[in-house]
Amino acid sequence: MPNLIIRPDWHLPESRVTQVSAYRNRRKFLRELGLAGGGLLAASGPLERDALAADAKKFYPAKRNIAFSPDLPLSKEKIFTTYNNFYEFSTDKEAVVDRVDKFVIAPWPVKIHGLCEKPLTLDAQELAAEFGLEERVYRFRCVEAWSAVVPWTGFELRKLLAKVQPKAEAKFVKFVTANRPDQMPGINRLRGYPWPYTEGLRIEEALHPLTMLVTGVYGKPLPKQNGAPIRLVVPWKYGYKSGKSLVEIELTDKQPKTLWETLSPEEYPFESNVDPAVPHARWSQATERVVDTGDRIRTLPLNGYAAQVGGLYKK
Ligand SMILES: Nc1nc2c(c(=O)[nH]1)N[C@H]1C(S)=C(S)[C@@H](COP(=O)(O)O)O[C@H]1N2
Ligand SMILES: [Mo]
Repeated sequence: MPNLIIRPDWHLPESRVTQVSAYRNRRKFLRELGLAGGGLLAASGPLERDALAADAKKFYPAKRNIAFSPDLPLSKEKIFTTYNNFYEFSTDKEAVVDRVDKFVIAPWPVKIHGLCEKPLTLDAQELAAEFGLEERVYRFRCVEAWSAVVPWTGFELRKLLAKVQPKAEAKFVKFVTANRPDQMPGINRLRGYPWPYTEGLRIEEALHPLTMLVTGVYGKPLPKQNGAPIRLVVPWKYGYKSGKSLVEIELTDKQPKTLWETLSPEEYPFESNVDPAVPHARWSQATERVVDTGDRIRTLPLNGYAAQVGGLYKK
């Protein structure tokens, strides 16, 4: 098994793998001609498209929650929505957007189950009406040492957890994401990977008010390449903890095995809090490259959220 593993991009120093290339201009050109995928509502059939468009009109843009939105300049939408880590489609960050066309995002049942009193299956389209949506501006830090400032639309995960009523034995939350080789052309290219992409949090982390289930970004429903129709966002942890296109949320008493931890436990441990003092095995985490400006800035402990979440990690 381990020698079947194809190393991910982030096994290389970030500076060698993330140059914004001439490529981007070619893609922009194709998009302008309407030849490339990744339009917000680029759905697969007319029914899917109509339902999603009606939803978009009703719920977006959502009101910004100022209390959770530091006054930071936002990363450019064009860049944040075309520079993606989503290995189920491609390991080439700039190619993901062009490979999502066949991905069908409605209907989209999400199963919430495990150690809880009231397990539940909800369609992603029902979430906005059920829990309400708000916008929050969060810093986002990938383990590859690039970062962005992103206006997410969604709601606190703890609202959904309250609804299913976790049992006292529930110590962790497991997040399972879509595994559809017929719609996600990257899966079969990484056959040694333990699909589906799975992630997890401690229950206290999952219940923290900063932890969001996200259905939109930049005032619109999530584009497929950013994890439509629903993803997690945990702003004080490296980006890979924030699973995209979630299909299952499970309350459990065992620490879930995550995809990255299975592949390389020393490099991608379960906790994975942003920490400038702890280098990755092959590069420093002291600084980060702002994805749209190219500026190099200092990385903050807990990605700047130490005041809010530091208490979770007091020894
Ligand atoms: N299902 C799934 N979720 C995923 C990933 C992935 O490859 N598959 N990549 C992760 C990584 S490494 C990062 S940095 C973020 C990227 O999110 P973005 O493309 O919206 O910036 O998604 C995370 N969630
Ligand atoms: Mo990442």
